[in-house]
Amino acid sequence: MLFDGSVHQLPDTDPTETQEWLDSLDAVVETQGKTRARYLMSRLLERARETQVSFPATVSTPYVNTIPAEHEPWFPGDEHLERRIRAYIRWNAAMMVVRANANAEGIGGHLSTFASSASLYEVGFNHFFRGKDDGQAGDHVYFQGHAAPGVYARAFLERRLEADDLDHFRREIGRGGRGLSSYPHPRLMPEFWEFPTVSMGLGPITALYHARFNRYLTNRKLDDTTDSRVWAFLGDGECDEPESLGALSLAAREHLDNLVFVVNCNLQRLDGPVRGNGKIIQELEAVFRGAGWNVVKVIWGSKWDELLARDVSGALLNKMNTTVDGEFQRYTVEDGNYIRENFFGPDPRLREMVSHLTDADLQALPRGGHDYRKVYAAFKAAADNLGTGRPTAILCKTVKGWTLGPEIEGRNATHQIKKMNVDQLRVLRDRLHLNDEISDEMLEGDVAPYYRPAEDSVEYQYLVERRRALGGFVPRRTGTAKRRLTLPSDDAFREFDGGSGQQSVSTTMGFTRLLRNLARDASFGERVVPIIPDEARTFGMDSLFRELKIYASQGQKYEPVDHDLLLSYSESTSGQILEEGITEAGSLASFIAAGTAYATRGVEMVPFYTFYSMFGFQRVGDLIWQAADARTRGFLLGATAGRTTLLGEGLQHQDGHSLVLASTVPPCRAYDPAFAYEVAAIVRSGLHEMYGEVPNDVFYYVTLYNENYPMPARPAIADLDAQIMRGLYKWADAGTAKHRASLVFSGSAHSAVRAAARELESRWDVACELWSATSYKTLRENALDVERWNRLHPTAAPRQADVTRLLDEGSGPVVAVSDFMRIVPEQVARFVPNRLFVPLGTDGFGRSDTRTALRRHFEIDMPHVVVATLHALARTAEVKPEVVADAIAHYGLDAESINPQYA
Ligand SMILES: Cc1ncc(C[n+]2csc(CCOP(=O)(O)OP(=O)(O)O)c2C)c(N)n1
Ligand SMILES: [Mg+2]
Repeated sequence: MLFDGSVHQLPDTDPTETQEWLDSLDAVVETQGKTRARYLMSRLLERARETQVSFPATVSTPYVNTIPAEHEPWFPGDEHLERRIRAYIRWNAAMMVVRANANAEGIGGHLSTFASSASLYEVGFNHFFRGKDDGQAGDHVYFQGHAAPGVYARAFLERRLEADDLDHFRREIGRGGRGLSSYPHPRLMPEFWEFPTVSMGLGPITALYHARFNRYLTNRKLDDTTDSRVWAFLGDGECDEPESLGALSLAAREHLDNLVFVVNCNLQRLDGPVRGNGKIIQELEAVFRGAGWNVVKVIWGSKWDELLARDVSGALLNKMNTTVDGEFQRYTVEDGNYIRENFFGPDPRLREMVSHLTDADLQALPRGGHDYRKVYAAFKAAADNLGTGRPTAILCKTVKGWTLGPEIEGRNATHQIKKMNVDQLRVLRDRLHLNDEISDEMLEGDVAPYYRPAEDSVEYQYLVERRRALGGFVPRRTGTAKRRLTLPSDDAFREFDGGSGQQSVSTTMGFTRLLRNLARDASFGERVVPIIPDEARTFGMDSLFRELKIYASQGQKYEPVDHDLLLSYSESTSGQILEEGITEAGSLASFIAAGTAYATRGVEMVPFYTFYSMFGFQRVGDLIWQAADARTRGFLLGATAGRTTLLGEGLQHQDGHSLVLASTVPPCRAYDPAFAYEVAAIVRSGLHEMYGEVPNDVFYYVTLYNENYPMPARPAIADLDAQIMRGLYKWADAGTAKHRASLVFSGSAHSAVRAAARELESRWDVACELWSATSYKTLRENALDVERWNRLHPTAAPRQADVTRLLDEGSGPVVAVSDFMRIVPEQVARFVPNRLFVPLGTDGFGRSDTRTALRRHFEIDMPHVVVATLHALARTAEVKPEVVADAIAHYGLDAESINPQYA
């Protein structure tokens, strides 16, 4: 058997000695068995680690607690009081859900997730999670989304919430919108929740990058985060999401010892067991350890310690190691006799080991995650780990629905149970020993009662004293604004006003110059966070490497291959650019960390995340949704935008729909600028909106193209910035020809549209005014808002939408062209009721070819714009259909070509 071939390639400097060691091991196996041999090997490995003898990481350890009972620290809390507090919180969390469903059938909520993790959170609240009162550093806690009722229930005890608030759990429409959101949503509860977590997998990856961003802030001397930890609570089922575990190695590589993942291993997800035929804790241990994390397993409660101490033969350990999760789940729902017969019984040594225990004792043997001492020991180990250079994963074994009674606890359906009848409430009450507080009569009534100890009770005093000692209540989103930023001077934007003269440049190049100008701004510059996922060269942003430097927590330990070039790959501990490598998910997580630092750290930072527009909304749309929920501020730059502008790449790269997807995200301001001065105006106005006197929690999505053309000078239009931001402005007046039309362009479509206007004027006697549509999303939102106002104020003088008013100024048809799908301009079509509105765009898959060929294929080139305009004039009887046919023939268009939307 070849265990590890590499061993045989290492030098053996003393073969005789090697043989002696091997012989000893053989002898142990032969005379004392494998268990003893495994024990000796483990002790040797432990000793080797102590003496700094490095050896390849072992990725798994036996199915026991990582911290042995004799190494558990002294528990500094008041066990009795904490148990009482936990019981109240458990009770109220369950009552919230039960009452909500009694009031509104089917309103939902979850009982069993928090029931399984109450001890984990409570140990954290009483001893570890630090608040941010008085500008303290504070911790960042990512709560498992479905555990929200428990967090509300605690806030109720803390008197941050009242019974009426709890009764508005999942009822967010009434009471002026002040309900309690189903899950952590900063968008809906901006004072309370900090981090949206309920879309499985996004909590873990954003927490991880948040811990990294905290280090970035410290290394760049923008905020002292050295004492802050990030605690992320996640479900064991949640670990199946690629985002949950996909970035683990980054945490180890970046030495994020400020990061703690607590995985609530209740062995169940929604439908059934997470790993019925395996062991999720062992699997996760291997993954985390393999990625370089410190792993603390909390598997068995204290009552098992005594049994393990008597396990001289290793039979119990063996049974633990070989029992699969599906069986463990079964033991939680069966009685003590079943456990005796099936877990201990088959092996006479094990049966004997528990002969002194009653069936009730066996049933009560707890899992580690419900043993606050074990949990405390694990959390303390993680907290003390700061400084060791490794992130920590705590894997806690729990029971889903714990204490909720035999009909709920550990059942496969437990996740979806939202109601409890009087008998079940009584069982829960008894189990939590709340008989003094909650009488039988109280349970008989129509509404299950909450319970909250009085303000002068020892429980309340203890609870708030603990929070006071730890720096204030958690979660609380808005902290002290420690460092507001100064907006950049207008100098940064001015150079784009003059245009580029004869020089052909792209809006991407214009943006890169702007970004550099902003980063150079004396007071604002340090707040700029450029984020790029291994695509800087594509966007011409490698020009920033040398000047701004790439952030690298370890500095640069090598002389780069291009060190003698002006654009060399320069890494630095204080680097400004987050060059994320090929991870759009990670980059988005950084975007969120930077764009929420104003709230999580009280330090305003301005992320500019530039990516291949195809790999934005489409690839990581749910993270963008999360950014919106988290109230992230900043700029998303969709570079290489357009279905035809990015020539050559083809189906997977050419983006004609990110603007469609952007239109689905409420606080996203989506812009599709054609010229560099428009980009500058959008960024400038965006900065003022997001970081000005009254900051607005929105973010911007701006498309950037890679087509080079001479950038026109900013036209002398009064109030132009406001017009650009409103989404539409007249760029050029019409000539004097007979017929009239309005041509509307966005982004790179301007060149075909401008050429078409010249052609229409000179050859077809059509005078065209030109409009630049910078944001159909903004125009549509304005129009919808006006429509609603008019509907609700039927007798008042009707208001007019911007797009209606502006386009009503002209006459003839409106032809709107962009490098995106036709649904983008179509968003406003019905708000232009007095003119024929014809959208042209790029429906269908992209393909590789030249720009010229692609624009012909998608029917958005000059001839197609001309034909579309003439056809619109024909439909309104301005010109004869034959004129359109003439144009088709004149330009050699193939009327029988395949429709690109199906191609
Ligand atoms: C991306 C995503 N997919 C599916 C869901 C629906 N969902 C909510 S909870 C849940 C099961 C969670 O199991 P686990 O992570 O083990 O958490 P537990 O409740 O057991 O602590 C599922 C599938 C979701 N919230 N997010
Ligand atoms: Mg689970």
